[in-house]
Amino acid sequence: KYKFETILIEIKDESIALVTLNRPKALNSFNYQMSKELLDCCRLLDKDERVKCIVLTGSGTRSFACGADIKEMVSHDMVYMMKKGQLIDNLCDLKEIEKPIIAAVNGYALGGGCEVAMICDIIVAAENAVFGQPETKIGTIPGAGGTQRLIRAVGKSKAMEMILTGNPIDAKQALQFGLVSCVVPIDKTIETALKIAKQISSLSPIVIKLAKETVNHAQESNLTEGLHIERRVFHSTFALNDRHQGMDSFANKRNPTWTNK
Ligand code: CO8
Repeated sequence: KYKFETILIEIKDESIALVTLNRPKALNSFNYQMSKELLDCCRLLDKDERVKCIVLTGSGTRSFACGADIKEMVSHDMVYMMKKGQLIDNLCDLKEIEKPIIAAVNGYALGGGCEVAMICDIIVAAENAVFGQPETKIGTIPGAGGTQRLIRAVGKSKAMEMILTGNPIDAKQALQFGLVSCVVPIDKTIETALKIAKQISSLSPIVIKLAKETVNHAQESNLTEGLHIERRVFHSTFALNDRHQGMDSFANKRNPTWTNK
Protein backbone atom coordinates (compact mmCIF):
# COMPACT_ATOMS: atom_id res chain seq x y z
CA LYS A 1 0.00 0.00 0.00
CA TYR A 2 2.79 2.40 0.88
CA LYS A 3 5.31 3.27 -1.80
CA PHE A 4 8.19 5.65 -1.28
CA GLU A 5 11.64 5.86 -2.87
CA THR A 6 13.74 6.83 0.12
CA ILE A 7 11.72 5.19 2.88
CA LEU A 8 10.96 1.53 3.47
CA ILE A 9 7.88 0.45 5.42
CA GLU A 10 7.14 -2.94 6.89
CA ILE A 11 4.17 -3.83 9.07
CA LYS A 12 5.26 -6.01 11.99
CA ASP A 13 2.97 -8.02 14.28
CA GLU A 14 0.02 -6.52 12.39
CA SER A 15 0.21 -3.33 14.45
CA ILE A 16 3.69 -1.83 14.27
CA ALA A 17 5.09 0.09 11.31
CA LEU A 18 8.84 -0.28 10.92
CA VAL A 19 9.97 2.76 8.93
CA THR A 20 13.51 2.73 7.56
CA LEU A 21 15.35 5.80 6.26
CA ASN A 22 16.99 4.44 3.15
CA ARG A 23 19.74 6.54 1.59
CA PRO A 24 22.65 4.37 2.71
CA LYS A 25 25.15 5.87 0.22
CA ALA A 26 24.66 9.26 1.90
CA LEU A 27 24.55 7.68 5.38
CA ASN A 28 20.78 8.33 5.40
CA SER A 29 21.19 12.10 5.37
CA PHE A 30 17.96 13.97 4.66
CA ASN A 31 17.54 15.41 1.20
CA TYR A 32 14.28 17.23 0.56
CA GLN A 33 12.67 14.09 -0.89
CA MET A 34 13.41 11.93 2.14
CA SER A 35 12.18 14.61 4.56
CA LYS A 36 8.93 14.89 2.60
CA GLU A 37 8.48 11.15 2.25
CA LEU A 38 9.11 10.62 5.97
CA LEU A 39 6.48 13.18 6.93
CA ASP A 40 3.98 11.91 4.33
CA CYS A 41 4.51 8.33 5.42
CA CYS A 42 4.14 9.11 9.14
CA ARG A 43 0.95 11.08 8.45
CA LEU A 44 -0.50 8.12 6.52
CA LEU A 45 0.50 5.70 9.27
CA ASP A 46 -1.07 8.02 11.85
CA LYS A 47 -4.41 7.54 10.05
CA ASP A 48 -3.98 3.80 9.40
CA GLU A 49 -6.13 1.97 11.95
CA ARG A 50 -3.97 -1.19 11.75
CA VAL A 51 -0.97 0.73 13.04
CA LYS A 52 -0.64 1.43 16.76
CA CYS A 53 3.02 2.40 16.97
CA ILE A 54 5.86 3.46 14.65
CA VAL A 55 9.51 2.38 14.91
CA LEU A 56 11.91 4.61 12.98
CA THR A 57 15.39 3.43 12.04
CA GLY A 58 18.13 3.91 9.46
CA SER A 59 19.21 1.37 6.86
CA GLY A 60 22.36 -0.54 7.74
CA THR A 61 24.21 -0.25 11.01
CA ARG A 62 26.49 2.73 10.28
CA SER A 63 23.94 5.49 10.48
CA PHE A 64 20.44 6.34 11.70
CA ALA A 65 20.61 9.69 9.88
CA CYS A 66 23.54 12.02 9.28
CA GLY A 67 21.53 15.25 9.23
CA ALA A 68 20.54 17.38 6.30
CA ASP A 69 22.10 16.52 2.96
CA ILE A 70 24.93 19.06 2.98
CA LYS A 71 25.58 18.68 -0.76
CA GLU A 72 21.95 19.60 -1.52
CA MET A 73 22.06 22.60 0.87
CA VAL A 74 25.45 24.00 -0.08
CA SER A 75 24.25 26.45 -2.76
CA HIS A 76 21.09 27.66 -0.98
CA ASP A 77 20.95 31.26 0.26
CA MET A 78 19.06 32.80 3.17
CA VAL A 79 16.09 33.89 1.08
CA TYR A 80 15.72 30.38 -0.36
CA MET A 81 15.90 28.83 3.11
CA MET A 82 13.31 31.26 4.49
CA LYS A 83 10.90 30.95 1.57
CA LYS A 84 11.41 27.41 0.33
CA GLY A 85 13.42 25.61 2.98
CA GLN A 86 10.68 23.07 3.38
CA LEU A 87 13.07 20.32 4.49
CA ILE A 88 13.27 21.69 8.02
CA ASP A 89 9.47 22.18 8.21
CA ASN A 90 8.95 18.58 7.10
CA LEU A 91 11.12 17.29 9.93
CA CYS A 92 9.76 19.67 12.57
CA ASP A 93 6.17 18.74 11.65
CA LEU A 94 6.85 15.16 12.77
CA LYS A 95 6.02 16.40 16.25
CA GLU A 96 2.35 16.50 15.21
CA ILE A 97 2.17 12.72 14.74
CA GLU A 98 -0.19 11.40 17.42
CA LYS A 99 0.93 7.78 17.57
CA PRO A 100 4.08 6.89 19.49
CA ILE A 101 7.32 6.89 17.48
CA ILE A 102 10.29 4.92 18.79
CA ALA A 103 13.71 5.68 17.29
CA ALA A 104 16.00 2.67 16.91
CA VAL A 105 19.38 4.38 16.49
CA ASN A 106 22.28 2.45 15.01
CA GLY A 107 25.43 4.48 14.39
CA TYR A 108 25.32 8.19 13.61
CA ALA A 109 22.44 10.43 14.68
CA LEU A 110 23.98 13.75 13.71
CA GLY A 111 22.51 17.19 13.08
CA GLY A 112 18.99 16.72 11.73
CA GLY A 113 19.37 13.00 12.53
CA CYS A 114 19.80 13.77 16.23
CA GLU A 115 16.95 16.29 16.01
CA VAL A 116 14.58 13.74 14.44
CA ALA A 117 15.55 11.15 17.08
CA MET A 118 14.69 13.75 19.74
CA ILE A 119 11.27 14.39 18.17
CA CYS A 120 10.60 10.66 18.58
CA ASP A 121 9.06 9.64 21.90
CA ILE A 122 11.56 7.00 22.97
CA ILE A 123 15.14 6.44 21.77
CA VAL A 124 16.68 2.98 21.81
CA ALA A 125 20.41 3.27 21.10
CA ALA A 126 22.82 0.69 19.78
CA GLU A 127 26.24 0.40 21.40
CA ASN A 128 27.74 2.10 18.34
CA ALA A 129 25.31 5.03 18.41
CA VAL A 130 26.77 8.53 18.21
CA PHE A 131 24.67 11.62 18.89
CA GLY A 132 25.78 15.07 17.90
CA GLN A 133 24.90 18.52 16.62
CA PRO A 134 27.94 19.26 14.42
CA GLU A 135 26.34 22.18 12.53
CA THR A 136 28.74 24.80 13.95
CA LYS A 137 31.54 22.88 12.24
CA ILE A 138 29.94 23.62 8.87
CA GLY A 139 29.13 27.26 9.59
CA THR A 140 25.53 27.02 10.74
CA ILE A 141 23.50 26.05 13.81
CA PRO A 142 20.95 23.31 14.49
CA GLY A 143 17.70 24.19 12.70
CA ALA A 144 15.21 21.42 13.41
CA GLY A 145 14.87 21.82 17.17
CA GLY A 146 18.39 20.91 18.33
CA THR A 147 19.04 24.09 20.33
CA GLN A 148 15.73 23.65 22.16
CA ARG A 149 15.27 19.89 22.60
CA LEU A 150 18.87 18.98 23.42
CA ILE A 151 19.00 21.36 26.38
CA ARG A 152 15.78 19.83 27.72
CA ALA A 153 17.17 16.32 27.23
CA VAL A 154 20.72 16.61 28.58
CA GLY A 155 20.82 19.94 30.45
CA LYS A 156 22.46 23.23 29.57
CA SER A 157 26.14 22.48 30.08
CA LYS A 158 26.24 19.29 27.98
CA ALA A 159 23.96 20.76 25.30
CA MET A 160 26.16 23.85 25.06
CA GLU A 161 29.31 21.74 24.91
CA MET A 162 27.87 19.57 22.15
CA ILE A 163 26.54 22.48 20.09
CA LEU A 164 29.43 24.94 20.58
CA THR A 165 32.17 22.38 19.95
CA GLY A 166 30.19 20.25 17.51
CA ASN A 167 31.63 17.19 19.27
CA PRO A 168 29.33 14.17 19.51
CA ILE A 169 28.66 11.89 22.48
CA ASP A 170 28.63 8.10 22.41
CA ALA A 171 25.78 5.79 23.45
CA LYS A 172 27.07 5.40 27.00
CA GLN A 173 27.14 9.15 27.56
CA ALA A 174 23.76 9.53 25.88
CA LEU A 175 22.34 7.09 28.42
CA GLN A 176 24.13 8.80 31.31
CA PHE A 177 22.67 12.18 30.30
CA GLY A 178 19.15 10.85 29.75
CA LEU A 179 19.02 11.39 26.00
CA VAL A 180 18.17 7.72 25.37
CA SER A 181 16.14 5.05 27.20
CA CYS A 182 18.55 2.16 26.85
CA VAL A 183 21.68 0.97 25.09
CA VAL A 184 21.66 -2.47 23.48
CA PRO A 185 23.93 -4.54 21.19
CA ILE A 186 23.77 -3.42 17.54
CA ASP A 187 21.87 -6.50 16.38
CA LYS A 188 19.23 -6.00 19.09
CA THR A 189 18.32 -2.35 18.43
CA ILE A 190 15.32 -2.89 16.16
CA GLU A 191 14.23 -5.96 18.11
CA THR A 192 14.25 -3.96 21.37
CA ALA A 193 12.35 -1.05 19.82
CA LEU A 194 9.78 -3.47 18.37
CA LYS A 195 9.38 -5.14 21.76
CA ILE A 196 8.60 -1.79 23.41
CA ALA A 197 6.28 -0.94 20.51
CA LYS A 198 4.46 -4.24 20.92
CA GLN A 199 3.85 -3.58 24.58
CA ILE A 200 2.49 -0.10 23.80
CA SER A 201 0.36 -1.56 20.99
CA SER A 202 -1.36 -3.90 23.42
CA LEU A 203 -2.83 -0.91 25.29
CA SER A 204 -5.76 1.32 24.42
CA PRO A 205 -4.73 3.43 21.37
CA ILE A 206 -6.79 6.42 22.45
CA VAL A 207 -5.35 6.39 25.97
CA ILE A 208 -1.81 6.11 24.53
CA LYS A 209 -2.45 9.14 22.31
CA LEU A 210 -3.71 11.14 25.29
CA ALA A 211 -0.70 10.08 27.39
CA LYS A 212 1.76 11.07 24.62
CA GLU A 213 0.10 14.44 24.15
CA THR A 214 0.10 15.14 27.89
CA VAL A 215 3.75 14.17 28.40
CA ASN A 216 4.80 16.27 25.39
CA HIS A 217 2.93 19.19 26.88
CA ALA A 218 5.51 19.24 29.68
CA GLN A 219 8.12 20.42 27.16
CA GLU A 220 6.02 23.44 26.26
CA SER A 221 4.41 24.58 29.48
CA ASN A 222 5.19 25.56 33.05
CA LEU A 223 4.51 23.13 35.90
CA THR A 224 1.20 24.63 37.02
CA GLU A 225 -0.23 24.66 33.49
CA GLY A 226 1.13 21.16 32.79
CA LEU A 227 -0.40 19.76 35.97
CA HIS A 228 -3.73 21.36 35.11
CA ILE A 229 -3.71 19.83 31.62
CA GLU A 230 -2.75 16.47 33.11
CA ARG A 231 -5.64 16.62 35.58
CA ARG A 232 -8.16 17.46 32.86
CA VAL A 233 -6.91 14.76 30.48
CA PHE A 234 -6.96 12.29 33.37
CA HIS A 235 -10.59 13.27 34.06
CA SER A 236 -11.43 12.94 30.38
CA THR A 237 -10.30 9.29 30.30
CA PHE A 238 -13.30 8.60 32.54
CA ALA A 239 -15.48 9.25 29.50
CA LEU A 240 -13.88 6.30 27.71
CA ASN A 241 -15.11 2.74 27.60
CA ASP A 242 -11.43 1.71 27.61
CA ARG A 243 -10.92 3.33 31.02
CA HIS A 244 -13.83 1.27 32.36
CA GLN A 245 -12.50 -1.85 30.61
CA GLY A 246 -9.03 -1.38 32.06
CA MET A 247 -10.13 -0.96 35.65
CA ASP A 248 -12.95 -3.51 35.52
CA SER A 249 -10.66 -6.16 34.01
CA PHE A 250 -8.11 -5.52 36.77
CA ALA A 251 -10.78 -5.81 39.44
CA ASN A 252 -12.22 -9.00 37.90
CA LYS A 253 -8.88 -10.59 36.99
CA ARG A 254 -9.50 -10.77 33.22
CA ASN A 255 -7.83 -9.35 30.11
CA PRO A 256 -9.27 -6.06 28.83
CA THR A 257 -10.74 -5.70 25.35
CA TRP A 258 -10.08 -2.20 24.05
CA THR A 259 -12.92 -0.80 21.98
CA ASN A 260 -12.25 2.94 21.72
CA LYS A 261 -10.52 3.73 18.40
N1 CO8 B 1 25.07 15.18 3.71
C1 CO8 B 1 25.44 14.67 2.53
N2 CO8 B 1 26.24 13.58 2.40
C2 CO8 B 1 26.65 13.00 3.55
C3 CO8 B 1 26.31 13.49 4.81
C4 CO8 B 1 25.47 14.64 4.88
N3 CO8 B 1 25.02 15.16 6.04
N4 CO8 B 1 26.89 12.71 5.74
C5 CO8 B 1 27.57 11.77 5.07
N5 CO8 B 1 27.44 11.93 3.75
C6 CO8 B 1 28.01 11.14 2.65
C7 CO8 B 1 29.48 11.50 2.43
O1 CO8 B 1 29.61 12.66 1.66
C8 CO8 B 1 29.96 10.25 1.72
O2 CO8 B 1 29.56 10.29 0.36
P1 CO8 B 1 30.63 10.00 -0.83
O3 CO8 B 1 31.01 8.55 -0.62
O4 CO8 B 1 29.85 10.25 -2.05
O5 CO8 B 1 31.78 10.92 -0.59
C9 CO8 B 1 29.15 9.13 2.40
O6 CO8 B 1 28.03 9.76 3.01
C10 CO8 B 1 29.94 8.42 3.48
O7 CO8 B 1 30.42 9.40 4.38
P2 CO8 B 1 31.96 9.57 4.78
O8 CO8 B 1 32.85 9.09 3.68
O9 CO8 B 1 32.16 10.98 5.24
O10 CO8 B 1 32.04 8.55 5.98
P3 CO8 B 1 33.00 8.62 7.25
O11 CO8 B 1 32.79 7.33 7.97
O12 CO8 B 1 34.38 9.01 6.86
O13 CO8 B 1 32.41 9.82 8.14
C11 CO8 B 1 30.72 11.11 9.24
C12 CO8 B 1 31.12 9.73 8.70
C13 CO8 B 1 31.63 11.48 10.42
C14 CO8 B 1 29.29 10.95 9.74
C15 CO8 B 1 30.81 12.16 8.13
O14 CO8 B 1 30.17 11.67 6.97
C16 CO8 B 1 30.18 13.48 8.49
O15 CO8 B 1 30.76 14.24 9.25
N6 CO8 B 1 28.97 13.78 7.92
C17 CO8 B 1 28.32 15.05 8.08
C18 CO8 B 1 27.56 15.11 9.38
C19 CO8 B 1 26.99 16.49 9.58
O16 CO8 B 1 27.69 17.49 9.60
N7 CO8 B 1 25.66 16.55 9.76
C20 CO8 B 1 24.98 17.80 9.98
C21 CO8 B 1 24.43 18.29 8.71
S1 CO8 B 1 23.74 19.90 8.84
C22 CO8 B 1 22.21 19.66 9.48
O17 CO8 B 1 21.80 18.59 9.75
C23 CO8 B 1 21.41 20.91 9.64
C24 CO8 B 1 20.20 20.66 10.46
C25 CO8 B 1 19.20 21.69 10.23
C26 CO8 B 1 18.01 21.19 9.57
C27 CO8 B 1 17.61 19.77 9.80
C28 CO8 B 1 17.39 19.10 8.55
C29 CO8 B 1 17.67 17.64 8.53
